[in-house]
Amino acid sequence: MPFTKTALAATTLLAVALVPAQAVASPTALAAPDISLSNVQSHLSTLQSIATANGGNRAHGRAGYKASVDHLKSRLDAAGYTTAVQQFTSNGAVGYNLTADWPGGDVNNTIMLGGHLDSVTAGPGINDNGSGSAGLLEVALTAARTNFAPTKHVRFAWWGAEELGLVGSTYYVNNLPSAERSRIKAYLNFDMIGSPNPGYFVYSASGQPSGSLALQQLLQSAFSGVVATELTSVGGRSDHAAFARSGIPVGGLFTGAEVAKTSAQAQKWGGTAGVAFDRCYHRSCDTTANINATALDRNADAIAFALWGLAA
Ligand code: DPN
Ligand code: CA
Ligand code: ZN
Repeated sequence: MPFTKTALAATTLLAVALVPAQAVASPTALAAPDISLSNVQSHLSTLQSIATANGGNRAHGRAGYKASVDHLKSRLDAAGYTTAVQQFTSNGAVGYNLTADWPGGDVNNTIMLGGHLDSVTAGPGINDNGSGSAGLLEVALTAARTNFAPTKHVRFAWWGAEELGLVGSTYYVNNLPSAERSRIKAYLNFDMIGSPNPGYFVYSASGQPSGSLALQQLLQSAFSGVVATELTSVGGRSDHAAFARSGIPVGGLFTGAEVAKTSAQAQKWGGTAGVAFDRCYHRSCDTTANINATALDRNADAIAFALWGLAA
């Protein structure tokens, strides 16, 4: 092993020495950063603590939801984001969408990335959808930390009341002035990206607005050389639906919910055939124990890959 390491280091040094400085600097500046798994896990622990301190959930209309919004907003504000909290009413309770804009970039070419922040009332919602929420938060914080200076404008969103029927994201899209809507060139959705018996699914562009195929392909390429992916038709089951209905290209990632992993999928991805991708889907056991760290890490890195690929 020491021999291999030394040889590799020598090769790397030689390569760097032979390439002109500018040729090295330019691709490095565009490359997506590695997203820290431990930071994403730490955001999940915080969401778990918020649920535990608020009756065991982070559901629409409950204290744990608003506490989740407040926590993310304070982290994003501190990192330099321009945040906004949009209120709506659903089922007799006030709900909230949180958006965070990274200052700069061409606002006429806005890229949006989002996921829902609410859980069901049955549990803390750590895979569904603490995972997407935490991954997006860490990508946002990493962009800030690395002084991301994209050509396009970037907006992150955490939706309320998804579990009541995609209420928050639908409210957002329906209340966007049409001039604002036409500035949004892509919406990427991350709902359940750390399933305990994971699959690696990319939203299929089939039946989605034109422009969605490029997003599908970008997300597929984020996993090339990492793990095989499959396409999935999530239809109207998550927050990309309202964007798609208004003609905005959409894409997304998913590691599976109540459906059982097939034996072919278990051979490809590991895990257990005949068992749901997420046995704790919409249950009280959707805690920090209900997360596959490898899936969470790969998907968080894929979010960054897609953002840098689209917006840089
Ligand atoms: N919309 C998800 C939920 O919050 O329950 C489940 C889901 C996500 C299903 C993505 C399919 C695709
Ligand atoms: Ca990583
Ligand atoms: Zn969900």
